[in-house]
Amino acid sequence: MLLVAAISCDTVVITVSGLTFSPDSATAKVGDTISFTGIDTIHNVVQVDGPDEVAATDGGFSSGRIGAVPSFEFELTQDIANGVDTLYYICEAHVGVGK
Ligand SMILES: [Cu+2]
Repeated sequence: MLLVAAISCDTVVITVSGLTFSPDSATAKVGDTISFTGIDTIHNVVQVDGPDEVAATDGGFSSGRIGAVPSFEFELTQDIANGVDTLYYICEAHVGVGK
């Protein structure tokens, strides 16, 4: 879960730790870099529309297929924030286990 706030530029790091994302939720601003690490060979990160969704958001952020990259980062743009306060994401391999 990513909470979207106001302006400036930081890097928000989210690490896959076991079968969960750590921290559980993070706050970021448009212009920030969101960095996911520890994805390694059995995980990925894809944006979904809500807390119970398992299908990737059309045009949402994604690290690609499971195991494609060990880390992934993107700039949180106005387009991605899309006027909402909270962005959700999952690991497609372990969506039923942890988020
Ligand atoms: Cu996973």
